[in-house]
Amino acid sequence: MIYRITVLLGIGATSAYQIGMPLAGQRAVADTCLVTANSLIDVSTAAATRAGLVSMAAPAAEIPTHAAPVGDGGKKKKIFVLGGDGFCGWPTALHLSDKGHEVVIVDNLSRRKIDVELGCSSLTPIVSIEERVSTWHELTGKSIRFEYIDMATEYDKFTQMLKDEKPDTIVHFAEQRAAPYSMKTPLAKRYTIENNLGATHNVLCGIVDSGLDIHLVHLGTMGVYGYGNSGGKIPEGYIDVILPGNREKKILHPAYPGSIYHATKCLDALLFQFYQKNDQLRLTDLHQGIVWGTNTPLTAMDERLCNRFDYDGEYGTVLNRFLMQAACDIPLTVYGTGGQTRAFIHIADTCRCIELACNNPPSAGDPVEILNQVAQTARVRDVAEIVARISGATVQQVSNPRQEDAENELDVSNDKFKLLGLDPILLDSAEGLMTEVKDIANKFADRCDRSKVISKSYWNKKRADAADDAAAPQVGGERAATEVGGVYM
Ligand code: NAD
Ligand code: USQ
Repeated sequence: MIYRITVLLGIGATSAYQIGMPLAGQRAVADTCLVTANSLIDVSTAAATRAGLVSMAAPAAEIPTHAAPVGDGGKKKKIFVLGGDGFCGWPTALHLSDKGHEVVIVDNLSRRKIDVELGCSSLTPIVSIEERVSTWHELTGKSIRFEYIDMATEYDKFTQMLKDEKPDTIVHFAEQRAAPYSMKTPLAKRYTIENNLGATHNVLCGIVDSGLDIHLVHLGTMGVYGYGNSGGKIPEGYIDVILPGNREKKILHPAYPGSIYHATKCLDALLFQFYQKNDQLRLTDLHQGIVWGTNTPLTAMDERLCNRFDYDGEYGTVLNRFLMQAACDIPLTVYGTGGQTRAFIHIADTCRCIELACNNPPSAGDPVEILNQVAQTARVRDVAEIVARISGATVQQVSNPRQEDAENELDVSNDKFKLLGLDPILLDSAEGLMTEVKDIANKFADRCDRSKVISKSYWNKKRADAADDAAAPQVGGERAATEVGGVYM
């Protein structure tokens, strides 16, 4: 049965977004909005310029600083960063520590173990988590603690830690985050489901068990909305619908995952909805786009603080892969026609957004706060064109290993973060930042294993067969004939 549903748009909306049959009457209503206090703080990070410590790169000059309205005035908190050894988690942990928060990283180092499993590693050399945090202390005098906990399996240890340490906020990055890896094998599919849902549910259950009033900030994905043609601007998390009998209701935006990984984020969202309703937990779910870039001003302070850089076919994401390919003379691997439109955000903006989310918790009893954490949308072939223009790289069309629309439009609201003061880095004006990423890739090009560049994760047998039938992609003058096709299991 197709419900007749009209979406009533949120902040700044000018047109209606419709699912199913169009309605004659369209209207816009104000969406739930984050509280924005009048107090202003400078959320810039000045540390990059400290004492000539910038050694890897110097993105600080190009990354705009902001005066952002901050809900609780940036009150100093104890913040657990789950997954704080990862690509987004590490720069965020430094950023929050730099802002004066007491940061504790909780991680089971599973990402580093998957590198070993895949026979691959970060393009940038990364030191151990112990050396990372001791370097941070050495350079800044600030302490970040590290606790080794598997969030999916060590419930009792985590919950005891909550009771003992009483954090104000938990930022939850601790999930298996690669769509291709999640589709690689039955084992990887099952691991992704068990790990991600186990981790998310343990956090939620542990917060209730602890009896503490902890604000949870979770990293979700734009992919929960799906990548069909939206037919209008995707609002932030919720849609207002009119159900049969003219019943008005605000519901979660329909979930439409495109991989097992994305499905875990949709299922997370249902768990959040339940725990908010049942236990009045204070929850923020950030629907983030593809993160690009590698260093922030803080990770650039010292080579030992350097962020990881995934370039392989399973974990590397599209723009960073293109920049690395440009640096290594590999024609850019555009899947299909490159007509897929996706959302993007720079890693420095990820850190800022999470700070803003931590500073603006919903009140107890409020619905789950959902924000689209994106700077802009762009088509893959246009992203390839920008990289080709700034680098002189060539572009190749590769058989798409994924089951996804060859072409799609994507228009996304990011009004809530903009209201909170985010002035995001846009691709058109970020040539300097892209060149900086390419230069980092160039510096470590000898660490690139070309046999890992082409993805070997196929969404289904049809996609694996198509790859078998297609010409082998080029990986820098050499043919990767032995590396493609036929690995679907
Ligand atoms: P990442 O793999 O680099 O980092 C994830 C970290 O979580 C790793 O350090 C890993 O060891 C840890 N981890 C995983 N499972 C764990 C468990 N059971 N217990 C403890 N630690 C565990 O990924 P990332 O790119 O930093 O992404 C972080 C989060 O942001 C993910 O939830 C991801 O879905 C989301 N996200 C990432 C992007 C992106 O482009 N990277 C975009 C949108 C959303
Ligand atoms: N693509 C190419 N060539 C490549 C790699 C990718 O054309 O070499 C295409 C893919 O087919 C896809 C698009 O680029 O259409 C994006 O792929 P991606 O690997 O950059 O991003 P994705 O798989 O969607 O996942 C990443 C993160 C994930 C996060 C998600 C945000 O790994 O954690 O949730 O981005 S979003 O895409 O908005 O859902």
